[in-house]
Amino acid sequence: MTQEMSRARRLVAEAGRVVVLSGAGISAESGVPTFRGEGGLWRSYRPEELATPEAFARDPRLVWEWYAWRRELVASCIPNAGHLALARFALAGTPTAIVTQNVDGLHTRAAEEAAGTGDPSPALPIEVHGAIHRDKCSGCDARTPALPEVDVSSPQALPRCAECEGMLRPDVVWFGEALESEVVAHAFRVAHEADLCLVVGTSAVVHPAASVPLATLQNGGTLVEVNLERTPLTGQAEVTLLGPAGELLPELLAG
Ligand code: BV8
Ligand code: ZN
Repeated sequence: MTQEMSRARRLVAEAGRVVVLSGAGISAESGVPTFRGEGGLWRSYRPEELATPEAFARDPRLVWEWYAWRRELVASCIPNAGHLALARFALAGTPTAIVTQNVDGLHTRAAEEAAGTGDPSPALPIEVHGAIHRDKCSGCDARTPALPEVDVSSPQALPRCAECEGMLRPDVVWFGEALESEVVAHAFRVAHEADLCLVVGTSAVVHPAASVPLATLQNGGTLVEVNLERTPLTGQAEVTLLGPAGELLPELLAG
């Protein structure tokens, strides 16, 4: 065991309350492409082209095509050992809040798998950027489970709200859109209350999510980072474990 791993394990063992901030990197080993890595989602497109309200207004068909492709891809992925280690840790006892930037639903599936017939709620994530498998109406904000199929054959064929005829869209937060205020408040509150923040698989460039760990630091807490590379948060981390989350988290969180 490396010196960093034993130091990080000690910080986890001593923690009274833990907050986790996860990003696309925790789902990479499940086969979900990250945003900024090689082969990343943004490779073929730039965020401004797709994950913005302007893009949806300009070309809803293209935006729906991209999300329908991502939904299908995510549906074929399963939680990996990193998601499961986090879920088991959150269910095992230390009060833990999992804040995720991911919209792939894999933390929720890991919580349900780890809980079995038990209560998964202590391991259910706070999804600050929404969820790709839910639709939201652009007109009346109604949330509905994602339609199994999205007909992108023409703008007229795109899904509409059963209540108000408004255009349906994926229930995710786009660039330039405000996050749900009560979700953000909840994320920052649990980060403020935590004495350890575990930052996993995020490039820490998207705000306000990337500022969540700062709330733990401001309150005298400690940062442990798990990533393949250094990030803007590395300088403030007590320990940075460089390597794949699917391998490092089970070792870090094993009792
Ligand atoms: C807002 C949902 C205001 C959609 C997403 C200039 C400075 C600061 C901020 C801004 C700025 N200009 C604009 C802004 C604001 C903007 C922003 O932060 N832009 C950034 C790019 C500069 N933020 C916003 O627009 C936010 N809203 O500010 O609103 C406002 C307020 C009031 C009223 C109106 C408006 C909204 C941001 C939310 C955008 N939506 N997703 C979708 O998914 O389709 S963000 C998107 O990026 C994903 O959610 C993703 O999670 C997130 C962050 O990316 P990461 O998760 O970190 O993924 P990434 O690929 O970047 O990194 C992966 C990491 O994992 C890497 O470090 C890699 O090394 C590592 N890794 C890879 N494999 C592994 C691994 N680690 C471990 N193990 C592995 N196996
Ligand atoms: Zn509606």
